[in-house]
Amino acid sequence: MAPTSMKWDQNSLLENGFVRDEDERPKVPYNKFSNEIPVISLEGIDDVEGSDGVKSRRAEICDKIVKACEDWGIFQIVDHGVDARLLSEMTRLAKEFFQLPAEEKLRFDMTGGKKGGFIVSSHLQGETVKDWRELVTYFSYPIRARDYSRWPDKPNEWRSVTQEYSEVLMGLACKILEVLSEAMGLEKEALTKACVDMDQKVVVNYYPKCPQPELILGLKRHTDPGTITLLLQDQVGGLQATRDGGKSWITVEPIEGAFVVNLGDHGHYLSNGRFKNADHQAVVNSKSSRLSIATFQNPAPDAIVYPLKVNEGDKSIMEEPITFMEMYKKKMSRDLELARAKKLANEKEQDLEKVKPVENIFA
Ligand SMILES: O=C(O)CCC(=O)C(=O)O
Ligand SMILES: [Fe+2]
Repeated sequence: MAPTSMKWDQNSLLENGFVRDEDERPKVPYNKFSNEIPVISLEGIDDVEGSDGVKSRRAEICDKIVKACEDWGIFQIVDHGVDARLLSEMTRLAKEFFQLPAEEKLRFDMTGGKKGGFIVSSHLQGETVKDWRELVTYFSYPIRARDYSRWPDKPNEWRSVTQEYSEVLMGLACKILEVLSEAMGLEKEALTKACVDMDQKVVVNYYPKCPQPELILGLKRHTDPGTITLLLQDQVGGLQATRDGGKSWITVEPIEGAFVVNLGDHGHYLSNGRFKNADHQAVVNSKSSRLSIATFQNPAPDAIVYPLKVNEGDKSIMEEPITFMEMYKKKMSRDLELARAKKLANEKEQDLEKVKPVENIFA
């Protein structure tokens, strides 16, 4: 998709293919926050000693995380040990990036399939309706695969801050995966080992304010393909989750310094469907822009995807083991097909309207 103009106004909204079908439009306001998504403190996560009949702090935290993964596949964490200064620097510099003149951002233009950089709306091919966002993305792990020519080099300090951020988040994600491995009755490293050599990709989302937010989405409904995602969001609000296939939605309450953690498809398959892959989207609003920074922890492309444990009496939810790359491609082509089929059906319906006999029109 060629870069659309970075004019985020009414004309652009109506002329450039952002307007969603009615069934996809936001159902819940961006700032009507729900407390259904658990907020879990990680304070004492390494404390494994229980006392007579009292669970260790680690065991308590594990129980909460596991329950959240079984119910929603999404939760928030606080007291995670990541320096608040690092989080505010990361957010400040990311915001500054998006305020740069268009030609600065377009130095990293990733249209035409470049791996990493800046783009308007989406880096995925063939989207039928556009997302109301700008994004910058870079691949941060494995380190040997880093291509710094695709990482933004402005504002000045950003590159060093993003490096530190990536390293710290890799550590935090692995800690959570340890908990989930233990919950499956496996050794601590089981999930990270299943990723072989874990990839990490960061996507910084900037959602400009929008004159008619009720018609569009900042980011359409999806599940993340990878193992686990850690999302840092500002205080505006707009992340929404559903666990009934999009019938009802809740808006995740922004909490200063917290990460939203959500499981992706890979995590779902490894657990044989026990842990949900969170179904989510981002909505925008007319009052202020919003920023979110998603850190995706993914398996290596050739890692084999298969349930690590199938409980007695259960069936595997996968017919056969496939590589993560194959899994990802299948997902993307299925999503595209669905979107195209929907578009086609809409067009057909409109054509039918056009050829309706005159008496029908006035009926
Ligand atoms: O901006 C958000 O809150 C959601 C971002 C997200 O889901 C993604 O980047 O995959
Ligand atoms: Fe996502």
